[in-house]
Amino acid sequence: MDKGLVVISTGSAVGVLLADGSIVDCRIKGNLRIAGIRSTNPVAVGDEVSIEQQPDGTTWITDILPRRNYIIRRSTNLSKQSHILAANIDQVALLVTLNHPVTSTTFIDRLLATAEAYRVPAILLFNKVDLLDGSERDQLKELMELYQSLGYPSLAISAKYDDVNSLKHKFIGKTTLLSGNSGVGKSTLLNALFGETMTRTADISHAHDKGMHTTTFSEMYFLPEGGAVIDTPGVKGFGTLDMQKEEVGHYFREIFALGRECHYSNCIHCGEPGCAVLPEVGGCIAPSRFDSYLSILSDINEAKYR
Ligand SMILES: Nc1nc2c(ncn2[C@@H]2O[C@H](COP(=O)(O)OP(=O)(O)OP(=O)(O)O)[C@@H](O)[C@H]2O)c(=O)[nH]1
Ligand SMILES: [Mg+2]
Ligand SMILES: [Zn+2]
Repeated sequence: MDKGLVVISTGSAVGVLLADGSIVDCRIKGNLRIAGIRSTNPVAVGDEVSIEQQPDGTTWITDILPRRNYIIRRSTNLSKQSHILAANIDQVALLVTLNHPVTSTTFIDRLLATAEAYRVPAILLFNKVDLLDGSERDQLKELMELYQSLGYPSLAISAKYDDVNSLKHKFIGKTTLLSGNSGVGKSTLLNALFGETMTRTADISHAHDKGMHTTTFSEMYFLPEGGAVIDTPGVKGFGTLDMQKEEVGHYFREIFALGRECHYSNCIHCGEPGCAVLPEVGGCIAPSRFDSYLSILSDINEAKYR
């Protein structure tokens, strides 16, 4: 029996990096399920696993070592199936674009709430700023100020045209999950940052998607300076996991802070007497953040009455 690190996951195929630097194609033992998690992928990039070679030459993943953390999302808002984006990470870098494509604030906030729930620090990178006109730049500034004020480091970049070297230090020495909608520039940024010097974990290169560069599987890249970045296929929506209604507010920093002043300790800020949060929407709570909060609450309601 050997131990290794999952560095590629296509859904069906899993590549495991061994201590000698080789990558083995592994299958997942059928009954391998983590208690309490119903996910489409029992094993994710970043997982440490035990593997066992079988007499017929195939290698099986027989065990997943305890995870420090993981980021999981429901495939769609109401589906029961979920997908683990990555495990054992130090931070999430969320790449967003105001335009081309539009990243909704709901998407941003749902991902941030999930990161809070799993206690993973998050940073926001606003990409493609070269495409913004004057009024969009104002909008960007406002959005960055909002997230910065909540304690999420926020940076404006143009992965395609700018020198992104000054960003490098954000990634060195850490394992980062790079997430965001499809087409926001995740793979472009990784290339700009680490390009040729980056160790590809496999030679299943992107040859199959000529012309189209959409990432179709998750892959961990090792940085020459130390650390790793996990490039993932873009996600469309971000359904949060089973949360209790009273719990959702804990994952919105400003709602959590004000919520401690609510009269009822289980206040969900939907009109209860003595609520300290609702009167502040439009004041010290941004309406877009409260909308995102409500959207998660309404998912929980719908799931319950379905
Ligand atoms: N104008 C502009 N275009 C960019 C920028 N960064 C990336 N792009 C373009 O956006 C398109 C999508 O970039 P990708 O890096 O493939 O996006 P991705 O997030 O990896 O997409 P998925 O793999 O589908 O999730 C490509 O045509 C890039 O050239 C930027 O800063 N400015
Ligand atoms: Mg990509
Ligand atoms: Zn309240």
